[in-house]
Amino acid sequence: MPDIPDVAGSAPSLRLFDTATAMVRPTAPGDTARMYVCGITPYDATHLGHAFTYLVFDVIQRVWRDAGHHVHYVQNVTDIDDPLLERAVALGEDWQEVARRETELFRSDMSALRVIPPDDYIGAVESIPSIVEIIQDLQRTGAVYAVGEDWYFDIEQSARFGQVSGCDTAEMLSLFAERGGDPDREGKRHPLDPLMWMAQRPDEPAWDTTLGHGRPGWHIECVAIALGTLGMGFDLQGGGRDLVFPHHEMGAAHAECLTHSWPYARHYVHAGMVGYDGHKMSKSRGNLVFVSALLRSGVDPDVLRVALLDNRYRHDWEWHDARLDLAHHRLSDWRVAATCQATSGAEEAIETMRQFLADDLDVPRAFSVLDSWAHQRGRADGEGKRDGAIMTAFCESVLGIDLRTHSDEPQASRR
Ligand code: 5CA
Ligand code: ZN
Repeated sequence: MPDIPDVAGSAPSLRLFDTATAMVRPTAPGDTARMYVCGITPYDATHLGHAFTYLVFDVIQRVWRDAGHHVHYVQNVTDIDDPLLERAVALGEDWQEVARRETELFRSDMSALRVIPPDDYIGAVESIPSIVEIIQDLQRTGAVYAVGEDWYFDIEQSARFGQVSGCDTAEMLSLFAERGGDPDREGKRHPLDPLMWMAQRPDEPAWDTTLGHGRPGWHIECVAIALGTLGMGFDLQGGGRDLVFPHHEMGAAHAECLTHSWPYARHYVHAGMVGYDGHKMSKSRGNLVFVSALLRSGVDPDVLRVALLDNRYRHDWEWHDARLDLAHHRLSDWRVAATCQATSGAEEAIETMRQFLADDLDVPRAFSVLDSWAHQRGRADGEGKRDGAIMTAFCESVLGIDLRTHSDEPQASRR
């Protein structure tokens, strides 16, 4: 758990773009904000796309805390799924060993980047009993049917299907096929119906349950974990934009049928996709830059944090290595201003940054305020030290950036 110093003054309440209503709306958490962010599938962690997504939700959590809320943060780890099993076969390794190792690497990358860890970090495998229970509850509502020995969810039982993504049927069909769905499977009631439980395939792991000998589907896993920890109507469902459809749409549909209530989440918030070499950075494409490789080559984690967060959270953007140099220069200026220079105006700058952050999490504009603050001429009356300390506390608490260390040394090689 990183240090989160208290900062004087008050923060405005956070407004965020909600995918389901396609509007920037106020988040309105109670004392405790309840946030579920979809976790990794642990077979090739942690590339800069993952890191960007988790940093975005880390700043959301910090902004909520700055506004006086507690945060109950839940994340899953998809420690049983097709791509993990395929990777284990390709490596000739035990799938559980691959999952354990990659999960550990992800957690150490997150802690190096000063990401506040989830309060509940829960695997799919350990959730199998609750997943089975939920599928059985859904069976009783008539929303689950068998195709051979597999179990599917009937999307037509959900009156609000489509309201998270706003996609039309043609878009849904193409995204479903692209992202792990099986629109052409014979015997389904609707091509978009997702798998909830699959009977054991040859040479694959399986669990003995009342649904048969098999393993859970993907979407129901997150629903079981979110409902088991946060309950219905939690404040924010998060993830990268590639999870809008089918994953978050299906999750909302499952939960709605199960509880006969709505909404599943009050805000659906999605981070843009990070690209590299002209394509979305993805394990399947292999155009990856790993957090651990950059850190091993000597990149300061704060520099990486600045380089990633200097992008509007819901836009897609392209990584290139020069982003590290730019971030390094800016961070050095901020550090010099906070620790050496006679500075002033920290309180005003913080108030402005708080406004930009509360306005749909505009981190790049908050960073620009830091640039201006660092470049203004300070006063030499001894107040400068106090301003530096206030700014250091704010940056550590709300942006997760440490201004106390110096990084004037040239960055080591990065490849
Ligand atoms: N285990 C599922 C979620 S339940 C999963 O999508 N795992 S993942 O490892 O593929 O991705 C983990 C998170 O990183 C997801 O929120 C995903 O949307 C996000 N992500 C993956 N690639 C990128 C990228 N290139 N840019 C931004 N975010 C990304
Ligand atoms: Zn998920």
